[in-house]
Amino acid sequence: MRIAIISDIHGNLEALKSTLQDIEKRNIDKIICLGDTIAKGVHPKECLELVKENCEVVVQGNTDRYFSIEYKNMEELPVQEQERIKWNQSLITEEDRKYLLALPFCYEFYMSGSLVRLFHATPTVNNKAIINVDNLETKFQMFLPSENTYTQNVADVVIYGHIHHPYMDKIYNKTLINVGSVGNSFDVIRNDSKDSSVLETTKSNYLIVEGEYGVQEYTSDISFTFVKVPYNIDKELEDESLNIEQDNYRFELKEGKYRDMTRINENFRRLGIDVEKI
Ligand SMILES: [Mn+2]
Repeated sequence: MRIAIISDIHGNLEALKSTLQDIEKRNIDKIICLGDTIAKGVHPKECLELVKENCEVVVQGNTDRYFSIEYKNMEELPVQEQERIKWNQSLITEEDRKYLLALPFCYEFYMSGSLVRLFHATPTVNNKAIINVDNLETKFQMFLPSENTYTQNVADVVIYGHIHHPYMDKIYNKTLINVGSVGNSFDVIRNDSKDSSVLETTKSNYLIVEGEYGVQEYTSDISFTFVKVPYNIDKELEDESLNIEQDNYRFELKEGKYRDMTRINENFRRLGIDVEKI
């Protein structure tokens, strides 16, 4: 069985359409979405329709929840944040919000002997960023169960989204995979004198897992394929005059860089990585 795993579409319709076309030509049996279909771009509604139509399983991302919950004390939030919430909520319906709030936190299955667990960010919360340069112990925690996981087993393979850049790592003999982002790809370690073409970063990213679905014995092969799909970024940005965060959004889509690197650099400092010397 071939399963395509997509994540972090973030309202980018051109990126999602190109990705689904690519999936269609690869004989995929089912598609799973790891959340954050909405927020950032101006097409969350259209993206939600396509996700509902095409994905057999959808887990909840942090922005799916953040922009769908009811805020009782909205006026206590900073004004800019109130505007972001209201604007993102205005692009989807009440029914969409109910759908997003009802999404499961986690999904898992056996494939060719391995217990494969999927969630948006970590097994405990859906808004914490574990990145490719995080340490062994932090990454090991990604395989442990929590009250939010589907079962209480320790996973063999973990597949997640949220950080918007794909990578694969071995943690002891386990496999940790990030599928990257369909609609908002960026790399956090960037250096103008060392980087390749910006298109190495800004294409849509997704993953294909292939193996014997539901099989708990190690009797067949399993494979992981990272796919990078080009899409029409300029066409997607044509409608962005409506976007209240259009400068940030345009920067992220065109440059493949996150809008607030000071926040990310703090994480690097915490890891003992000198961001000036990267
Ligand atoms: Mn996220």
